[in-house]
Amino acid sequence: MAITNGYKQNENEKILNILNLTQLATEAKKIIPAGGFGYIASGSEDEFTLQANRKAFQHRQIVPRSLSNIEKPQTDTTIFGINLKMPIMMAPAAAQGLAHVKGEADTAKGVAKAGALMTESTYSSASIADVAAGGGGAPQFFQLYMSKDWDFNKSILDEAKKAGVKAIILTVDATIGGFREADIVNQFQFPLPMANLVKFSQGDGEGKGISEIYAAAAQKIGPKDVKRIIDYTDLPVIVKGIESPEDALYAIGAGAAGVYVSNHGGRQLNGGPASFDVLESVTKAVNHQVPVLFDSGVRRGSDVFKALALGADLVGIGRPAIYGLALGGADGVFSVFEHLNNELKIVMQLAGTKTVADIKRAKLLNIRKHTIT
Ligand code: FMN
Repeated sequence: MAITNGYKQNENEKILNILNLTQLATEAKKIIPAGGFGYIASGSEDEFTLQANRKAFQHRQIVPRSLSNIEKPQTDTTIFGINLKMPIMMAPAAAQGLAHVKGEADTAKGVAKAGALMTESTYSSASIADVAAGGGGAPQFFQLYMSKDWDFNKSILDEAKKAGVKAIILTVDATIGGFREADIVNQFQFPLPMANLVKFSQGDGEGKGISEIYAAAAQKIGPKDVKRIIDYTDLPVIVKGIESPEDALYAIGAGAAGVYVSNHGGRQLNGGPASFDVLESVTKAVNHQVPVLFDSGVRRGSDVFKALALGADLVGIGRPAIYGLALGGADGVFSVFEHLNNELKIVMQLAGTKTVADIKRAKLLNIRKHTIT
């Protein structure tokens, strides 16, 4: 255990014996300090949307296909020309130093070992260079919170490009922080600096609450701002935080190379739908014009399967990977991705789908309509 600015940071490095990803939260709660755990685990207001994210996966069901004559399902996939061993990615998540002393550098190492895709937040504890080094050349995307300060936007986009990231994820659903009660109860302020904010005139985030951090980000974002980012960088830009067909089409109209369906893991707008419940309406509107990424509430291989079957091309996890990081460092993160992918392979076999392309052709039972679509 390292102590930094009075905050206890875990230093574990080990392979985890995982029963399921939900149970990891219980284990991680024992070792992450209360303020840090509250920030990671909680959602906004009374957490209606956070809970809906989990329940929604019950709304669609996988039809067993026992006579499909397949064995040894393969989970490898390609997105934006990048080959991955699994259709699963690390969602961009801030301040992973709260979970582990090596923060996102270790996350990147574990994700690379698993052959998944790493994404890094603007508000990461580790610097872009350290995260790139942690990944050892494996593919990474960089997530931008658009700042009011365009010099900052330009310089961080340049830095990400220089580090070799393959795409930019522009998050648009956090123009202010959701009302997160756990942070209020814990009087949570980030105890550790955020490496990429050092260039910000407002300081590096240390000693600030999430609302103060978000205050430096642009509150007023429309398609023109998305286009401005797209025009500046020659990397593909994926717009994250899309939950409606209308916004998906605005993003594509502005030149987005991808649409990322997410409600920020129930941390932003509370009272909104589960991300899974809106996924199909977005993939239908996008209609294969660009890849669709998806996250919020994914904990099971069957959840990954269902999201792919409704048209997602890549499926992200946030909290479970952070818990794996706390409990086992890079190998802990690796264990989380391996576990989820192994669950996915079992589901694939039982659903008669040998490849990710087969999953995308699979039909789910819609229990609300009693139809298979
Ligand atoms: N999303 C971003 O786009 N940028 C961030 O900096 C960011 N920070 C996060 C920090 C934490 C601790 C968590 C849990 C999520 C964060 N998110 C952020 C949202 C994740 O990218 C993702 O949408 C969410 O975690 C998915 O839900 P899940 O945790 O249920 O898997």
